[in-house]
Amino acid sequence: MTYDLAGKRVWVAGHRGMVGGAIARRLADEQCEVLTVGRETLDLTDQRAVLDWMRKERPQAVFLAAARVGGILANSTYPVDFLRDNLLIETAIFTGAHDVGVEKLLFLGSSCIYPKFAPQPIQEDALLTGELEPTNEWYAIAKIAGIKLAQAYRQQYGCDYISAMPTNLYGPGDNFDLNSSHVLPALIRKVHEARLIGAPVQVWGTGSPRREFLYVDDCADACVHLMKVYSDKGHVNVGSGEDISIMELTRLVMDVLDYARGEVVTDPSKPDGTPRKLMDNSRLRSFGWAPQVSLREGVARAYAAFLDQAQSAA
Ligand code: GFB
Repeated sequence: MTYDLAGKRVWVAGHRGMVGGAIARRLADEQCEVLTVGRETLDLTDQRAVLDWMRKERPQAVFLAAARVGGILANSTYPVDFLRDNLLIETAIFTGAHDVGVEKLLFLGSSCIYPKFAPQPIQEDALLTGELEPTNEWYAIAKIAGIKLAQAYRQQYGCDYISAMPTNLYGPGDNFDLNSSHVLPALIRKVHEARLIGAPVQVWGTGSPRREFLYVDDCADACVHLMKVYSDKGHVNVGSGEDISIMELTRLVMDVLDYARGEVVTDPSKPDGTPRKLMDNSRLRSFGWAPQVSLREGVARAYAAFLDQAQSAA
């Protein structure tokens, strides 16, 4: 172990998001004090306000899980929000972390940082070797900047800042809004609603792209693990190591939600995005970590969370 969280003041930036929420849940098993702050109190794009808050709260470790996120349609519809807001959040938090002497910071990126046609499974050193996928290049550029900020602070000031690149995540606390969500929460909602009326399930694009999925609590566990054992400049892929086509995923969700008899229709007017995005997770595994939740089990849990979220919203 290179870093001990016990007894530390640990800020989870973005604790109301799906990933930040899972990290905060996971930290309950560590003997640390978890700090959180909501957006009504602190605007994370406001560098001055972030600095003031960090000087007052004095976190010793930071999980930087705050970001503007969304699925393929939101990413391509709101390029300014995805580029500018994420750059501002990152700059504000890195600046504050250095100012108050944060001992360790973990920055969360995304697998979309890699080139559209990177060799599969994608190794960490594929970064910046080719063109990005146009539907999410704005978000990708902001996340690449975050990796570089962590490396720059390490190089110039010797700060122990590290970066983790999660694959497509899903689970409790996900966004189920069909215009802005990722594919898995969208399919859970679409299959649930189609089953109620016996309608076909609508799948965007051709259904042929392949994606890798990781249950969010597995991701949180990997992040806490990396915080404790990893200290170097290279970013680390966080994934399950398996991918599946969107059509196969649709059938799996239909099976789990007991709608295997339903019909599927594709909508080729919607973008496919990158054809395949499977990361090589051998580096993370070499640090003694492996995922616990299978895709089938994760979908069942995510569906239970969807029903809970729908009930509490009603
Ligand atoms: O999850 P998703 O929105 O994002 O879409 P990306 C994955 C694939 O699922 C695409 C297809 O090929 C979509 O066309 N898909 C099928 C659907 N039906 C649906 C649907 O109802 N909703 C959605 N959203 N997709 C995101 C990036 O890329 O991945 C982000 O835009 C981030 O920046 C995230 O990196 C992890 O996997 O294509």
